[in-house]
Amino acid sequence: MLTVYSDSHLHRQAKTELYGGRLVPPHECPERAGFVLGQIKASGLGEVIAPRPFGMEPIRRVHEAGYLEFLANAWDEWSRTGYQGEAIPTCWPARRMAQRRPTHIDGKLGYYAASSETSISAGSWEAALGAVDVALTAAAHVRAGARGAFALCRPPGHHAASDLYCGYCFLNNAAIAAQWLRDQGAARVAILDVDFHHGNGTQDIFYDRDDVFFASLHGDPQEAFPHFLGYADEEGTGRGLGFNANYPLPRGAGFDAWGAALRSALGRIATYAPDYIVVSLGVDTFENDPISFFKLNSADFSRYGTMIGELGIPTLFVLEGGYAVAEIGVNVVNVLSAYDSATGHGR
Ligand code: OKP
Ligand code: ZN
Repeated sequence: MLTVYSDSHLHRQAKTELYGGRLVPPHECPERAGFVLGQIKASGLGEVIAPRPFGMEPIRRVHEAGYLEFLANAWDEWSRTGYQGEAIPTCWPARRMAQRRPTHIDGKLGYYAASSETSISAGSWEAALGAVDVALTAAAHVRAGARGAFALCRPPGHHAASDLYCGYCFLNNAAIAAQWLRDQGAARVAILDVDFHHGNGTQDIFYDRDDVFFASLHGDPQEAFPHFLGYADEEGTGRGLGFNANYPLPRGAGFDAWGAALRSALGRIATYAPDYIVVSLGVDTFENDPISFFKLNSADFSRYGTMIGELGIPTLFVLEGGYAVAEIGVNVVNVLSAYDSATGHGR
């Protein structure tokens, strides 16, 4: 299948992640994309093309205007204060406090952040914009008739809500692509989130809608980030009731448990009969991932690529997490190659 890739992700090169009480080099690093691109070329998966620009309109369909303005200016505002490190929130509008956006950057960071591991650095906004163009260019390829396409993008997106950044994510690439497919005329789109972490941002964006079905397999939020969303009883609201499906799984889950949950999620998606599937493809379900607790091996990624392909629905794959950096290329390409084989090497 075709891959869309741009060097623009290199603008996202934070020096720090708040992890275990320390500022460490970020798990979500530029080398991740390099390993995936290297394996795509080594395996002969298919052509790699550059994105074309889609402008701000598809982004505004998903994200709030005030949030976008904040992201565009956050690094400049932070730098002007004279702070020496990268931008990290230190206070939040917690329970019983005013939900108002303050004028000072310290207040804005807490207002728009759902978590604090994600430092805002110079260039983060430019990289986030570039990732959206990668996702939309791949979406356009599927829209034009391809059976599959892969958006090799970073920073990832599935934790970002309409007005919240979170978990290494600023703009929700998969959600923006799903909304764009709807706006191009698709009646229904399903988003399948196989990243180890719950896609809280994506769920929140589509929670009250029946035109985008969301299913996520992830570490039980009692035990795993993002902790405050992703429970099995979250089924949607209003018109969206019945169009959200969460599969929280316990520590140590291997392909027996994970594959059974996937089979169930794929059954729900088949019944929904979407025009397109958008897969939030995180490979942090891998047994050696440094921040996760599932036990999939590299062959398991091929097994589930086949299962997705057997649905026979045009599918856009969007890269999310995966932090066993040297292995993420093999695991991503195993999913994509198996998908291609199951669909007859689609074009
Ligand atoms: C982003 B993506 C674990 C802390 C978790 C944030 C993880 C963000 C994951 N002790 N920190 O979904 O892969
Ligand atoms: Zn993840």
